[in-house]
Amino acid sequence: MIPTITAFERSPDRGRGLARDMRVRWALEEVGQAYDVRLVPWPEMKQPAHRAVQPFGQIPTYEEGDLVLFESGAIVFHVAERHPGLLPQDANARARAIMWMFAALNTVEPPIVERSMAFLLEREKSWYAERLPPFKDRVRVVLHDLSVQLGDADWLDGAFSAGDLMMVHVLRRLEGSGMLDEFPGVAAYVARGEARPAYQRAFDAQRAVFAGNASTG
Ligand SMILES: N[C@@H](CCC(=O)N[C@@H](CS)C(=O)NCC(=O)O)C(=O)O
Repeated sequence: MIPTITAFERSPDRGRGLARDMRVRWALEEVGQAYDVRLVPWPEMKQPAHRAVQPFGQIPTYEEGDLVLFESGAIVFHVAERHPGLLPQDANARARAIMWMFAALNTVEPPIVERSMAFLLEREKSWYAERLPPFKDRVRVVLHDLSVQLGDADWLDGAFSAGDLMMVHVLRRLEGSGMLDEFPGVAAYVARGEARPAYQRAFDAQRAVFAGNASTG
C-alpha cells in the first residue's frame, strides 16, 4: 500500500526543504517506499478535517490504510521499523539509533528552533540584539557536544541510520546562520547527509511543490 503524507501547499521556507515533511520524504526515499503527497493550503491547516489527522493542525502526517500518524519523529520511526535500511539489525545498535532520533528531536532541535523563532518573530524589536546571544550560545553548546561525539566518524554511531537522518535535518535549520561554520565537523556531517541520493530525491520532490511542478497523489 502506498502511504500518503501531507506537506505545505506553499511552504514558508520557499522550497529549501526545512519543513518537516522533508524528513519523512527522505526516510521514504532511503527505504525505497513510493508515497503520495496531499498538499494542505494554509487556510485548511487548522480546520477540523485536517485536525482529525493532526490534532495540532500541522504537517506532516502519514496515512497508510487504517494507520494515521502525525509527529515527524513517530513517522520516520514507523518507516524505519517497517523497512530495512534505517535501523541496524543488532538490538543494541538499533536502540542507540533510536536514542539518536530522540536526541535530535528533544535535545538538539529545541535550541535551534528557539533561535530561529527569535529571528523570525523578534528581529524588528528593540531588545533583539540583547536577546540573540544567549539563544546562539545554547545552540553552540549542542553543536560543540555533537562535534565531540562525531570526532572523525562519518555518522553518529556506525552506519548511517534514522538517527543521522533526523539529526541532519534538524541541523539544516542553521544553514545560512553561519553557526555551522563554527563547527566544521558538524558542517561536514550535514553535507554528507545532503549528498545522499535519497536526500537529493526528497529535496527535489519538495522543491517541485514550491516551483509548482510537483506530481502529487
Ligand atoms: N513536532 C511536530 C512539529 C510539526 C510542525 O511544527 N510542523 C510545522 C511545519 S514544519 C507546521 O505545520 N507549522 C504550521 C503551524 O504550526 O501552524 C513534528 O515533528 O511533526
